[in-house]
Amino acid sequence: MKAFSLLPVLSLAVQATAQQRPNIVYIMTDDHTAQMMSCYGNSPVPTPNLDRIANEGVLFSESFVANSLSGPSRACMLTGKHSHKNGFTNNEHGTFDGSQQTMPKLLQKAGYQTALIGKWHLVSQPTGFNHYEILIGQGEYYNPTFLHQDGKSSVEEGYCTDVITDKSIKWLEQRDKEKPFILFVHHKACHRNWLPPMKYLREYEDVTFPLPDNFWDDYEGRQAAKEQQMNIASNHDMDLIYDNKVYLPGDSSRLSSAYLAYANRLDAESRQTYWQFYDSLSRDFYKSKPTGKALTEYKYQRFMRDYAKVTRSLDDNVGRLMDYLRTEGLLDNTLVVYTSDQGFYMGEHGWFDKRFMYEESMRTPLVMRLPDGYKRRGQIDEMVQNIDYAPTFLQMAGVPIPEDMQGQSLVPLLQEEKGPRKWRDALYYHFYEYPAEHMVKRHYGIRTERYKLIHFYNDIDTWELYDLQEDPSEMHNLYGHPDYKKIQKKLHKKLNELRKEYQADEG
Ligand code: SGN
Ligand code: CA
Repeated sequence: MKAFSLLPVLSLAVQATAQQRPNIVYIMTDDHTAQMMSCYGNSPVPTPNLDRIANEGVLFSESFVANSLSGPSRACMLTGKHSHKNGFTNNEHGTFDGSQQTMPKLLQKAGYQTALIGKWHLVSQPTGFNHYEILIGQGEYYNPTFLHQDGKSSVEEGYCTDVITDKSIKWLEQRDKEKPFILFVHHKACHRNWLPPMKYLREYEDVTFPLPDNFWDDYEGRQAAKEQQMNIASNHDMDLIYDNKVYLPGDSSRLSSAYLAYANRLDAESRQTYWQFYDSLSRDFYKSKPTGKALTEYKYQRFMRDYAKVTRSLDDNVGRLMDYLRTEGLLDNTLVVYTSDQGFYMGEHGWFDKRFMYEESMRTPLVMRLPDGYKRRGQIDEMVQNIDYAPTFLQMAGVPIPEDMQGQSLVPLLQEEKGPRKWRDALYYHFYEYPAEHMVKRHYGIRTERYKLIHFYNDIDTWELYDLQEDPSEMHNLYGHPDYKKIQKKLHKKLNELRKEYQADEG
């Protein structure tokens, strides 16, 4: 799985582009999943601006993360290395070692202007950026606080997704225009607890979202799936007040301090609009007072509606940033990347959140609009992972890819109509954050085009095997099934090889 060496694989056209050194706009959202992006098919809400990036460029149909959690995913992206190599394995106990080699640092050294606006979530101060303005921790949706490079912080008026876009455009306007740049636009949207912009407060209220087929999963044969705490049905996991914004009207003592702290950041007028809307919803809820399955379905609809509102504003803002790039004539020589820090469950298996190596959360959306000279268009079906972004950007910028980067440059896939014949045939994954919120047990595993082998460990020792062709929803654990004996053996061998190749720790 060596990174492709730089020059031999570059066509003449691309070499010319590399000399012009394309700009890079990297837009990464938080928890935005492919099921909620219409270019991936089947999304119940349209995302026209994101689709346009895919339609004018490429869509990766098989795009994955190496560790489905914010901080770890960001660390993989910045370093081009798996968690055990970059050291940031989980959100709860990690501090990113900012003295290590990162892609922004290498680009900066090569003369790029580097900037980061939005969610950072790596605890230590960012390194390798000419300019940064970051949210503190998870950040806030309303009138968010930003931390600046001089150590000062400021509260910025507006909705987080709008503010991050405004700041990004402002930086683009003020940048040193003689130099190529990489701009990281890191949105908070669409993270929990999905606080909508006032503009879309009432959107999607008449939509009834279909339940996924496996919404009522009973987790048979899957112990770790059974013992997680990310069930929409459970009021401990998905809180009716904090997540669904339903409370006994008039009884503010029921509102958690966390929820109040977020919602009451609004200015007085918006605050009134906000509470009026959710008061009226709450009153309706207490009129019918659903229980049992009806209550779970009610919570699902509320979750979907608020998530959809947040997504709508995200799509608008990506459109606004693209319009700016277009108007400024920057698109011809700019790589625009849109992705998320991981996927998310939209009711599949009865869940919200991520973490598991199962499809919905191991996947992450990835679409790109390519700079001149890169000919590929349409869907790309090779399996790619977020450790691939760093080597890709370096190669595009004409910067040698360090030997110790574990990702593979995507440049060969972006050059011609048909990608290279030789590509990776398996992905490695490792999730570490346990015991922790949502209680998803530690696990690592391998995913090939057709199969997945997972080992859950720590306070459990179970293996799971899925045939994704026969069982795309991963409902039937085939580990130990006589028909899959040979395949199981092969997958174990491949997993061992991959762990050796990546010098993976003993999990
Ligand atoms: C918060 C959320 C969790 C979420 C983690 C990690 N709880 O702790 O539901 O899994 O972030 O998300 S909340 O009560 O604070 O909303 S991540 O995307 O940042 O990794
Ligand atoms: Ca996230």
